[in-house]
Amino acid sequence: MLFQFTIFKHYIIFNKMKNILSLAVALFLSFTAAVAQDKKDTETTTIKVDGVCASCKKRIENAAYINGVKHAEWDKETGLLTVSYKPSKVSRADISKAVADKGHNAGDVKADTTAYKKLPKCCAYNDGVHKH
Ligand SMILES: [Cu+2]
Repeated sequence: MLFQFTIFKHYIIFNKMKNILSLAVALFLSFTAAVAQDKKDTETTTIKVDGVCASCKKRIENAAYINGVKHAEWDKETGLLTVSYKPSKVSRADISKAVADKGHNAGDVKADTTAYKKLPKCCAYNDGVHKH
């Protein structure tokens, strides 16, 4: 009787562990699928953006981080803004527009003149200020 009970108990524990294991496997698989899906949905491109200094870099990158943008990095030396984004949520043109709205020429989009005039003197890339 005791022997039978022990067997039964082990059977229950074994079944529970089997359930936990399959749950863990299922979770892992769906997580992996989600990550793969996420990668496939992301595109990376570069946009030429005018700017001259570290403040410009901050401003440009902040402006580029609109909804759907996963990563934005501007290189002062090359003037290239590298962005990773979800094409289902946002377009390259949207990102250029957002950056131009803050006063920086971005790709084909000219900087908003009002925003440009508000930039600090050290950032006036159109008025003879060189990279510094
Ligand atoms: Cu600047």
